[in-house]
Amino acid sequence: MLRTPLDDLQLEGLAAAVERDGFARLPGVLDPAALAPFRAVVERAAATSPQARVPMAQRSVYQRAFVQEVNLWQRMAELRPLVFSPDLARLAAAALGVDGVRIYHDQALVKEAGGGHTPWHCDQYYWPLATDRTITAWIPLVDVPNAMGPLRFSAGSHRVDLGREVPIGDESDAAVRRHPRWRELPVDEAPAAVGDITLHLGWTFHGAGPNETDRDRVVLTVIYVADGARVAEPTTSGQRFDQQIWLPGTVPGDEVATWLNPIVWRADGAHEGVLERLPAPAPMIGPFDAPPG
Ligand SMILES: O=C(O)CCC(=O)C(=O)O
Repeated sequence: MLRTPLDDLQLEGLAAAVERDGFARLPGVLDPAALAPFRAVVERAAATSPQARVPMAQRSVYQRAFVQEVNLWQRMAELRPLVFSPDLARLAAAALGVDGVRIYHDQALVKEAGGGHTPWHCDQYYWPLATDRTITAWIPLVDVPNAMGPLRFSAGSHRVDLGREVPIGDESDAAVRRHPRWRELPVDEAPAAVGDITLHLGWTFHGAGPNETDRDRVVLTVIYVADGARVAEPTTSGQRFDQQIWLPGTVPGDEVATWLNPIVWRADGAHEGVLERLPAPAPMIGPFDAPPG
């Protein structure tokens, strides 16, 4: 999967960059040929999504930003080698400066041709996790020029509360932009090519422009959480929902370690054989399916 050997990637520098900026761009790190088969799978997930059938004019700002299908690994075995790539997870762990990471969930984020902008927001608003060691790998499966809405980041915003209490939408976008410190934090936006990835922390504010092209922006994201992290008391309805869906059966204080959060990489090799241990693909997501065994 990796085009650049891990040893050549200067992982210590990666952790320092993420600590400073809240995100990192890793151009050309993945092999485009190895990624090619995953594109059709993500396109299929988006095309068959009920969200895609709602006319653009009838959607909210959030819904116009992308068709979002979550935890595809549960349904689509073909995606598992990407979501459970130990190389990607190793990068995520290095960026977080931790010894191991687990899956929180994955997402198809397909910004359709003519789709709207992704409002500025931070992800951890939605997550009942008692840690800041969370990171998202944003993996484009098509080239994403500026006109298609590549991801953009507010550099250093993981250290500033620009609007952590606001869900994604017009309100989060406005709250972030009117924050007195917004102008101090540089916006980093760059086109992306297949093989590039970005990594961003759960508290980093980010967004994307609209898709002004006639092609869909096909992206998969994988969200990792540090091994050993604990479940927090949910403070919003979104967090209560996330706890039920991604952390079934847990109470605040439990380790994030349900059957939906397997270890994807750990320095002691605990991740080895993870693909073989996963439950058979099932049509539903979240805890509605019986756990393995
Ligand atoms: O792809 C986008 O437009 C937004 C992605 C995002 O918000 C995320 O990966 O956390």
